[in-house]
Amino acid sequence: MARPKIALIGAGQIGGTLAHLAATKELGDVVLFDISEGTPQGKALDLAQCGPVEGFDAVLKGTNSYADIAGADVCIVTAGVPRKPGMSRDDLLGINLKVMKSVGEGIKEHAPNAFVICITNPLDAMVWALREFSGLPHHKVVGMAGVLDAARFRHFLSVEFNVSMRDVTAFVLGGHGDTMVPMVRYSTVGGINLPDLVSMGWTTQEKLDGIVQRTRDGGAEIVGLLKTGSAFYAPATSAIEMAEAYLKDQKRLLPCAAYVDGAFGLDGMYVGVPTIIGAGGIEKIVDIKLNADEQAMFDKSVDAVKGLLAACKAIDPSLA
Ligand code: A3D
Repeated sequence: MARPKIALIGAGQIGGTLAHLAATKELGDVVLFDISEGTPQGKALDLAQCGPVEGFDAVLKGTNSYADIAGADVCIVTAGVPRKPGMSRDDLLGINLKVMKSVGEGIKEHAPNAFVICITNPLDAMVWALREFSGLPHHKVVGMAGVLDAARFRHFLSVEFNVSMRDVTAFVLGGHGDTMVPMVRYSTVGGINLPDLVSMGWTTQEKLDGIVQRTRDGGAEIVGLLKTGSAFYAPATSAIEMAEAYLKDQKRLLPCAAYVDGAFGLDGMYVGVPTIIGAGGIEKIVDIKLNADEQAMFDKSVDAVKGLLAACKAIDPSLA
């Protein structure tokens, strides 16, 4: 059987890391696409030369032509610009919306059967626009944010509790922005939820609140340190987890920016919710019950995403 084909649209910091991870995990052959001439070709050649040392079999190709993504099984989109210190994700909307138009059209023409994972910010609006421009079915176009935000939450919790990261589970829902909703009640250490751990005296409510806020600010903390761009290792590995779930039909339950129509009281928009990813793409949205506080935070986050969608429609009337 032929190897799966993974097309990476955008060969920048995240795109290069995605290519490395996809090759080392032997998820398939990799095509790196970018508008910058030489960048995807150079990265593909450099990464291919890791093969003999790391012992993987994958063909890596760099290109500036959409024709080379033909027949891709998975497309992961990072094309666009990242933020710099002082910028919010929303400041990227104008530039990245235009990029989503060309990427959506490229995927529509050359890889209409792919499972598409968008990473470009502002995430919830860009994945919606990409779906609109590509015309692919909603369950085959998804945004990566929740896996990353949950990983940040899990990391901070494992440090606080001094336990293995493997034993910490967490959920972060809502839009991928300042209003994201780390779900304290549904996050656990070895199955014990965080409110119970506070009652047991293992941490304090104040420390937990601090970790929740640090999770919300997790992207900005890294932008502030790097100064020239945003996080790329953890975003890449998070998207690879989603791609692997699709390619291997793993039925993983992962928080993703998915198209929600009916669940959570929403009527047709992309926002971060728990989903099941398998060979069918987004196979299910897990409509968990929120309490009044969680619902209020989720509603606020949904409103923030709706504001971005309105901004997209104002910029590009074809989306209205
Ligand atoms: P960067 O290293 O700048 O790579 C972006 C690449 O896109 C560059 O190589 C550009 O040449 C290329 N590009 C620009 N326009 C086009 C186009 N029209 N077609 C194809 N390629 C194009 O950025 P990065 O890899 O660090 O980040 C990429 C995106 O991911 C940014 O929008 C970030 O804000 C976003 N991001 C999202 C998350 C989430 O959790 C959702 C996390 C981190 C970064």
